Amino acid sequence: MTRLLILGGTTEASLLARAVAEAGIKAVFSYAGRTEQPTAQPLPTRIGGFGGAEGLAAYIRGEGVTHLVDATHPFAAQMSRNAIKACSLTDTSICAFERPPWVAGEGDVWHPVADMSAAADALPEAPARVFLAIGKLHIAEFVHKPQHSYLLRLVDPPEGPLPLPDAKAVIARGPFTEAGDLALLQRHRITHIVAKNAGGAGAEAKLKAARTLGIPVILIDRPQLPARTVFGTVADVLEWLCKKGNIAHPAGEDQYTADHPTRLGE
Ligand code: 3Y8
Ligand code: NAP
Repeated sequence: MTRLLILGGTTEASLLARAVAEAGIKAVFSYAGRTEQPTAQPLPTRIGGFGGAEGLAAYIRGEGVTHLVDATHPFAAQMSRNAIKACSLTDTSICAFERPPWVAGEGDVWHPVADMSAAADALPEAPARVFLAIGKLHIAEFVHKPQHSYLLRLVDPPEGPLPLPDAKAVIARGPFTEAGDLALLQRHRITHIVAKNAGGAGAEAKLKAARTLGIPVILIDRPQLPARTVFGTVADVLEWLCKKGNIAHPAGEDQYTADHPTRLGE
């Protein structure tokens, strides 16, 4: 009996959860518990860490998980590494569901950097107005650049004062729109953006707005992950699941087409 664990926390994970629920596949959705009110999912949901790779392996054994889809964010590298190790320890089928990285287009002024610390170093010495679109986990990396005026975008209000002398936070949960991000950049007279190369549609609005305004973007490359099976569409994940889990294809072979990978039986 197939029992799927989806490691979530992204737009892709929410799309997959909907398709899995509609296909009637037995599954559990997992959040880390990073935000106060994560988006509700159409599947039984657990919230919180597992306790490292060993804790995840124990969860897999205890819950009889047969398949794991890692649909976490490309920067959730520790979770992805733990998932690979736990599935190897328990001989559980695993694949990743991930969006491709963004690639610079005409008019983009991007400065790729290897990590968060290199992003801080890439800021100019002269005072700038920086949109730190990196959430709250890595703000401390910018403390040694106090000369800038920072705009942060956070999912939840910060618990205490921000560790930067000149910083303000907007509280918003994406996915974001190009018009909204254009207005945000103009309202705050932003001169530089720092962002992760998250890929996907939920976070790219700020890049499109930056292109329109000719604002440079310091873009952080994704962390390297061990080799694994990676899919880019819900249809491919479900195909994998049916093959691996010998479940009857949710509703006939032709159910998923390339252009509507998440549309079921409409
Ligand atoms: C808790 C689940 C969905 C998922 C929505 C996507 C889109 C909006 C864009 C900006 C960039 C950022 C941040 C961001 C985006 C989606 C997606 C995406 C970036 C939620 C979510 C959880 C988190 C955790 C949160 C991090 C933070 C990162 C904010 C839910 C809303 C900056 C990453 O306050 C904190 O501690 C926030 C922490 C990890 C990165 C960081 O280092 O701070 N995401 N984001 C998940 C869990 O508990 O397991 O609460 O509903 C999910 C989404 N965030 O259902 O449609 O898919 O990318 N999330 C980045 O990409 O740069 C915002 O502001 O422009
Ligand atoms: P991370 O650094 O890779 O993981 C740190 C620890 O958080 C993991 O070792 C695990 O704890 C726990 N964890 C992470 N994702 C989990 C999940 N889906 N279910 C249960 N436990 C989880 O992860 P992160 O970068 O902090 O991301 C946390 C969550 O936010 C993930 O769901 C991710 O998809 C989402 N998210 C992250 C970003 C980002 O920029 N990093 C952006 C958007 C969404 P244990 O070791 O105790 O098991």
